[in-house]
Amino acid sequence: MTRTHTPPDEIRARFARAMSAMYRAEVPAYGTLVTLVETVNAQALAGDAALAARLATTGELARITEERHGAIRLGTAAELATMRRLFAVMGMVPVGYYDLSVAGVPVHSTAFRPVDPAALAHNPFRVFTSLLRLELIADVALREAAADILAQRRIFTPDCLALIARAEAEGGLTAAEARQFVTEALETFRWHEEANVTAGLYHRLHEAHRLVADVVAFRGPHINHLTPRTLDIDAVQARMPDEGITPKAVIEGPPARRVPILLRQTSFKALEEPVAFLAPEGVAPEGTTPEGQAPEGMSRGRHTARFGEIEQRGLALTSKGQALYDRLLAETRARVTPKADGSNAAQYLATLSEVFAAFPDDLDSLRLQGLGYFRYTPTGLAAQTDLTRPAAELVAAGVLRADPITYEDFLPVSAAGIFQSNLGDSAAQTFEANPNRARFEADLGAPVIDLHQLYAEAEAASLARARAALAQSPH
Ligand code: OOG
Ligand code: NI
Repeated sequence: MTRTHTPPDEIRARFARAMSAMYRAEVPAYGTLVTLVETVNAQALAGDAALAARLATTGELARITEERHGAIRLGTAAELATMRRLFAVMGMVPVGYYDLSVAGVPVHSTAFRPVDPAALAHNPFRVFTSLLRLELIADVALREAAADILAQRRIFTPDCLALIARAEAEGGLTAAEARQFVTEALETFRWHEEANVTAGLYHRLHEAHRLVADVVAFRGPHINHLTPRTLDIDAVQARMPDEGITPKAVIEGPPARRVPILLRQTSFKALEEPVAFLAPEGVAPEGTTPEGQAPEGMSRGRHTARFGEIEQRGLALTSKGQALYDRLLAETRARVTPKADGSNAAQYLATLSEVFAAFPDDLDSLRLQGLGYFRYTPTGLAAQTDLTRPAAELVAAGVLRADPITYEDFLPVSAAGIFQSNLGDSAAQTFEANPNRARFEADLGAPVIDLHQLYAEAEAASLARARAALAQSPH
């Protein structure tokens, strides 16, 4: 009997919708933010016909209302390797290596996402996935206790593991299997109020680093935020307080510009949530808190983990453009380092704009100076010209149009800022810069894909297609 498989793109779209519904129920402020983003996006599109037309050309207009990224933090190599297989069922592969130890966060990360332009247009759901690096924790006894707890937990349901294996063996899932897979996979990302550890151990883990407690003390890698994409992040940031949401002090990433580049992000602070800790053996559970009675054998406490975030995406930069961005950002931060309490936010933003004046801010300059990636399409004008001429000349001759390719990835300095704002200033420790991509890939069980290669290939493929189409059209 032949099997008919549900396309991975469709499984991913359904999973992203299910995750969004779950997070809306878990974190009501997320729902408020999504509604605000939808309003602002509708206004941005109504007020800028050129923007609407460009997004329609690049296939982004249809995807934007459902576009989300999320983030999880894993505890072991085995969890990471299985997570790779789980995401593969939905056509999501690991892109990029991010070392956050430089920023005082003991993790390294990748982003699981679709890479094919058609798959991105269908649903671009991505998950920023971090792996805890216990080796960066100084206290050896604590490290061992954490490793023991992590070794015992099972973050995937048995049915989820069986369906991953089925998808691998059969090359896909049937409609019924895909439905069950979405339900089972979602369980891994759910918030669990019952901790895995006693309050005493929680506090030791928390003291080593808040992030260590967030990973080790719980049964699974709860989704810690889900991020809708906005077309006007400054407008959403300004309107968040009206909706009862307090945004973080500064927007991470480049300043506001005419041509958005890379990624700008802002978030609202993590919620304090009730948690039930295991009672130490032989000790009666502690008293109650205003939340009420803890489950039998457990004691009450609180944990801050989950937050909300929005993002605005812009032009993907070439290595040359990225180097310029990195240099200007470093220069800005050398002059003013943004404080988490927001007290120097205005000064930081003024410096950011001043320093970034050196970054060209029109599409032609960005393209002609090789700072960004572009997608080429024929304009429909007859090509009275030699089609082997450089792309820039074909654009100048009016036979090709160049549209910016959107950045689909993340930024390590911004990610560190998002982590920090949710871990609190006190958590700002320093570790030695300690990238270990080889170790990460060994734990993952696969190499991570180079993001520049993806954009360069997308640009080159569009150009080849455009030239071929021009060559066939009547001269
Ligand atoms: C991930 C933070 C990074 C982003 O958008 O840069 C991130 C985390 O807090 O686990 O999601
Ligand atoms: Ni994020």
